[in-house]
Amino acid sequence: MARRTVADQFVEILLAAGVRRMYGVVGDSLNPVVDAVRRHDDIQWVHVRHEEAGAFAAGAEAQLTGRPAACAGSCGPGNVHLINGLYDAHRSMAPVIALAAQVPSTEIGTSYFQETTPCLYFRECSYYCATVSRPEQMPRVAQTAIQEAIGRDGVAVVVLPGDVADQQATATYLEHPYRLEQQPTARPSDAVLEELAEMVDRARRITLFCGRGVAEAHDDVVALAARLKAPIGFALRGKDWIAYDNPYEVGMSGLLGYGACYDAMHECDLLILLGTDFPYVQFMPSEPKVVQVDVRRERLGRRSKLDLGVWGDAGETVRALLPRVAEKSDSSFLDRMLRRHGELVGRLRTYAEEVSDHRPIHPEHVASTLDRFATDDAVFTVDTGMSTVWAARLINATGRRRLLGSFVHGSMANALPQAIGAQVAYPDRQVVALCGDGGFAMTMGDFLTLLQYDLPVKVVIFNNGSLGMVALEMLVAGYPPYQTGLKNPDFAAMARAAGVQGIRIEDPADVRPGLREALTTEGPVLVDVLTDPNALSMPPKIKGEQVRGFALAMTRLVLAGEADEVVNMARSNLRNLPRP
Ligand SMILES: Cc1ncc(C[n+]2csc(CCOP(=O)(O)OP(=O)(O)O)c2C)c(N)n1
Ligand SMILES: [Mg+2]
Repeated sequence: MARRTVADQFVEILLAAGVRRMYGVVGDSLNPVVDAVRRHDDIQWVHVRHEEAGAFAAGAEAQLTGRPAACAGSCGPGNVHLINGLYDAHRSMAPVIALAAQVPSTEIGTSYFQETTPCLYFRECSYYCATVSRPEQMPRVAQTAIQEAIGRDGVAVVVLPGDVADQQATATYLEHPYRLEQQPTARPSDAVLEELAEMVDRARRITLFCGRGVAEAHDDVVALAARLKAPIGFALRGKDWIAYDNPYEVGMSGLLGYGACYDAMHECDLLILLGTDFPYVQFMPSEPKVVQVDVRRERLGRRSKLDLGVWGDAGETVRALLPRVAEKSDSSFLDRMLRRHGELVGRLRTYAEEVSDHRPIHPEHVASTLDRFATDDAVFTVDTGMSTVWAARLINATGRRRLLGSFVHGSMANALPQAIGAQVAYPDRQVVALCGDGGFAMTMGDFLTLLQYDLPVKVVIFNNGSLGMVALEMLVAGYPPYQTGLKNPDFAAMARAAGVQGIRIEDPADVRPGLREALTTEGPVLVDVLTDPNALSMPPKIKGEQVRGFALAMTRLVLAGEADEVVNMARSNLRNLPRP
């Protein structure tokens, strides 16, 4: 029988934990593990062109499947490249095991070629990082890494010198099976539930604000809203789970928010935060009483004032609360918020429709066309930048669709590699990457991964020739945009040169047929849409000083002799500027 190496043992432990893929770039110290992957049937090596893309892809896969995924980098630079993607996975609560190969164990500590100390630099983007320096350590280190990743929802790193990986596995008696399907529930105590029920019964206008914690609790939350006549708003990470089949929906809050969510949160007298770690204190109200329900106790009260912190799973809490609270009869607050929401969202949709023949092409038209043509269970990945704004506002949730972005870490260039992970995990599902031209160019090398594996991802580039979101930030802060322009190639021609179908859309009349063609074509497609660089977006509520900043930047542009720019900007943004 062939010798069972430490690398084999590592791969078999990953397999037992449900890992089906390892994304990475092969090389030197990593080769024993790569060879072990090659020799095992149920795990696949996915060869990316940059390790960062591998980490993003693993994070996306884990977020979609709920199972752990893995990525790997060879010693030194190979695993240093993983860092940004691991930050994203860790902060998105994605269970990812990263293998950081290490220089030969006999050379550690000698400033050897490519030597680094991975546990120093992975510390902040993982719950666990340990070096295996003897074969006997492997089963426990790998298992602990997996327990940390799936138990705490984040990244765990195993550092493995190539020579140790190649040695014979010895401590096999320490390998354990995993029960991934276990889902314990966390129900708050009766005393806390009573307190919450009393607050609810006393309140007259209640708003529910949901985050990712309401995944699996859609029907319960909607039932609670029905009983309390409460509008339901959400944070971006809650959208997939609550913004469908929901007659109480009033939109989203935050920098990219839309609809009446902000108003509903500020005009209620009791705000209930359900499973959300929504980061913007500036968008939190100070008047209403605030209850926060979260299964992570350490998160209670860290973003807003708190009148009651409820330690429990959002769904469990809502289910336990429902029979304890009286049905409300007064729906005037709910009705008012729904009416306002209807008007605001109506305006957004009408706008996207009205601009359908404008030149240059308005990005909203592109996003709403994608929303219309994409399948009901499509996975959308969206780049940090304006793509996130358009997707947040215009891509509708269906309960089966998923929207992935770098919503917590906020890294650029996430959409393409996340789409790779999504498509590898779900070969038959439609995967659409909404990329910025800046974001796409940043991880452009991994466009070739679509070619390599014939992954049918539809890459749609919002080619505005600009780091658009930063141009907006500069304007709002009172700086004239500087160094935000991008000189781009014809991305569609570039795709064709690489052997992938490329569609270039410059004329608004081509948006619908072009996107329909892309979405119905088998295999990968790149759509390069030239969009309006001046299509900026304002949060639904912005402060006086931000408006003044915008005006100031305009004035500076005029003074600098760029009046045309100001006229363009104003023309493109009349829709977004808040009116008194
Ligand atoms: C890795 C990284 N670098 C820089 C930033 C800062 N940043 C945020 S959005 C953005 C511009 C994105 O430009 P593009 O991808 O073209 O999208 P657009 O906003 O134009 O749609 C930048 C530079 C970031 N978030 N991440
Ligand atoms: Mg851009």
